[in-house]
Amino acid sequence: MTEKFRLKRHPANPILSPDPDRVWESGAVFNCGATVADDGRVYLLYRAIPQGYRLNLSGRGYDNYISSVGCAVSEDGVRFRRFEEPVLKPDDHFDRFGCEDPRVTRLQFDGDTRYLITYTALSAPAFSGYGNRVALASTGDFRTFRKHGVIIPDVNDKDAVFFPEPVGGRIALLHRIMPDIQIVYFEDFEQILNPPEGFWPRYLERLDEYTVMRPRPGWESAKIGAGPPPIKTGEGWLLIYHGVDENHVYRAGAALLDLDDPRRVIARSPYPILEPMEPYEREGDVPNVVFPEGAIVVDGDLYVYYGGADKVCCLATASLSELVDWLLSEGKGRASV
Ligand code: BMA
Repeated sequence: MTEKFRLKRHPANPILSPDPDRVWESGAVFNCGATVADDGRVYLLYRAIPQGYRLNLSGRGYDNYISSVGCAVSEDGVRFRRFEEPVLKPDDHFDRFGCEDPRVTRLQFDGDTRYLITYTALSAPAFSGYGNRVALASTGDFRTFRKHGVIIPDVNDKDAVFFPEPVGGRIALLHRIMPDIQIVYFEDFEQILNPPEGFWPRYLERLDEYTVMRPRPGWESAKIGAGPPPIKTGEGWLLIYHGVDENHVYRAGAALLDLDDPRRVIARSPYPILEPMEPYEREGDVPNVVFPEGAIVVDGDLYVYYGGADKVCCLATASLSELVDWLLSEGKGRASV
């Protein structure tokens, strides 16, 4: 039997752990987005929670569990220096119960470069099952950050991430209204922030047409969600995503989406390319979770940044061309939605 294709864990894992000296990130630091900025450095945006949360009475989830977003910077993508203070705090009415799961896309549009940060804004306590909205923040320099508010109103939604360049001339965003991955297009930045009357109701009515991938039986049967911004390759957009099974185990898979119409799935991994195995993935605040949100390419290698067991930040790598070749050879039969 040939060996399975897997992402390779970096020996420095976990690359970030909670810092007992800094209250806001003393409990957990996980689920990290990543980008290479114009200054050549790698910036990591991660979810951070102070100590002091407690298992809630239902036995599932925590009380007093409120996230902010921290930032760390690195020259080599492995050793990170953290900022003193969070860069996004849960201080607005729409995110007062948490700024969770940040993903960052360096997007070039109309000659402009921006770093667009999508995150899950919680207007109700974590684990309550409602009040999750997709919110947007941005930065031009990783010094000042600005929140723009909720961008997908009136529906529980998360795992949103922008493509790094326009698709067919429009800004494209993947997101997850349970349990599938969908895509929505905007004409420009203005339309993201101020959609015309009827934009969202019309879109939601036709959500099926905008569905990119649905869960499959097995390791991704319960729900799926996009991870890092899709990476452009000669063979299509490479999407790393997470899949959840009936036992609440989070694993990572990969897919190739058509460059011009990403709703067309060219290939999809027949099995996970990363699954919880190491202690830092199996034991934490939520056991058995790998949750990828960041990816960059360094000298032909794909660096995937992910959260381990909702406690730490980790890194795993693969040769980008080997991953794409593997998808094309093993994953084509699984292409259709
Ligand atoms: C999801 C998100 C992630 C988390 C995962 C596993 O719903 O809340 O932030 O890593 O659950 O707990």
